[in-house]
Formats: sequence, structure tokens, C-alpha cells
Amino acid sequence: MREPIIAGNWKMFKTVSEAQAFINEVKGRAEIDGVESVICAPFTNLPALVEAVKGTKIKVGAQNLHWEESGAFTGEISGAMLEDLGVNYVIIGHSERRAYFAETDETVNKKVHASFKYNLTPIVCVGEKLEEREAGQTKEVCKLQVNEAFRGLSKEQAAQVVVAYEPIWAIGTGKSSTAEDANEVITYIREQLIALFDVETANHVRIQYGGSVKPNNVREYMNQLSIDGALVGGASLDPNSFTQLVEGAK
Ligand code: G2H
Repeated sequence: MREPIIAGNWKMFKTVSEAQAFINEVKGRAEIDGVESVICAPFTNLPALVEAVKGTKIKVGAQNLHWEESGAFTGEISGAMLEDLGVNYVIIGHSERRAYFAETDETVNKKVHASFKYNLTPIVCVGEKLEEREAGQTKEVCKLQVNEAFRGLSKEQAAQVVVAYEPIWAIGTGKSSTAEDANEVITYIREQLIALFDVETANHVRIQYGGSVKPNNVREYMNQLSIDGALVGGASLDPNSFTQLVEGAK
């Protein structure tokens, strides 16, 4: 009942012309009934991407937003600005932003609320560091991050959130969590959502796995009961590879 969602996280890659060429390549290919495809691109690409995906099923996302509508926040982009462009999704709390740009559970929560204010669907990233995993703290860390991210949301809002479970040690390293391990953590995250809201709300929330997902392993994840898609970095940059990821989610 939950539509699988493959979201490309381009991180700090691609110029405007490269982004346009990518959409020309995936048009009509990375568009499959029953699978949602999203490209989350650098801010500079967003106007061109919104234009390029017109008439396709592909949606466009940003990789961050500021929670204020406007103000003296040099270098920041607001949800209002993204809504004005016609952007549909926004990644919030990616581990790279938590690690390098002082993103905290508190700012993640403010950004989640801002995303709803400006009609953007948040893709909220959670996940443990290697030392936390080795100390047996994976579930505890994810529980805290989920509780904080969803704080103050209505059931209707919570149901629309996409969660991306990304174990930090698996990001861009070529090491991926086994599909079974990822499924176990994702099942646990859904249990937390049941505790926070209710079964119906939790069953609406789509929870992706992220961390070194490739065309050759995407089906393993998608075959797991609780996994509703993938947030993909490196393997989303190539049009053929992105198309295969979307096909693998069917
Ligand atoms: C994790 C993921 C995308 P990659 O950051 O969010 O990147 O697929 O390159 O590990």
C-alpha cells in the first residue's frame, strides 16, 4: 500500500547543463507506474530541473532548507523559496550535514515543520555511526533521532514524512548494511512511529534504506517487508544506473 520511492541524492555534483542532460536521458525510462522517482539536486540546478521534468513523473527535491521564511541568514535558502520554484521534496538531516554543518536534532525538527509550512515533503535522514553500531546502540540512536524529528507533528503530517535510514558507516564507503539488518532497524523505526502516533499513521510512513545502494543490490533491499525504497548517492548520478534503480524498486 506504500508506493516505493527511489530518491537520488546528487550531493555536490552536476552543473545545470549536466542536470538537464541527465533528465533528457532518463525521461520515459526512470518513470514506472507504482514507483516514485525523485532527484534531489544542488540548489543551483533546481529551476532547470523543475522545468526539465515537466510532463514526466519525476519529482525534484532540494538537499536542505532554512526554517525561517526570510531574513539575515547569509548563504541559506528558505522553504518559501523552494516552494516558489515548484520543488516537491527536501532532504533534512543528512549525516553529512549533521557532521560538517552543525545540523542537530533540534534544527532537523525545525526544518521538518518548515517543510510542511511550504508544501515540501521531507525526507528525514537518521542513522548510527560505526562506533555506535559497534557499541550496540543502533536502535537507541535511531529512536532518539526519530522522536526528535517528528516532535510536534500532527498525525496527518507524520504520515507524509519519508524517513531514510542511513547507517553512517555505509555511506559512500561501498560497505552496505545487509538487507536483513536494514529491515530490522527499519521495522524498529516503524514501531517507534506506532508508539509516537498510531498504527495507521506509522503504516503510511515510507522508510527508505540508504548507504551504497547500487543497481545490483537494490532488489535485495526492496524484497524486505519494511523497506519502501532507497536514498541513493553515487549510483544516482548516472542516467542508466538511476533508471535501473527505479526498475529495481518495482
Ligand atoms: C548516503 C547515500 C545517499 P551513497 O549518503 O544519501 O549515498 O549511496 O553514495 O552511499
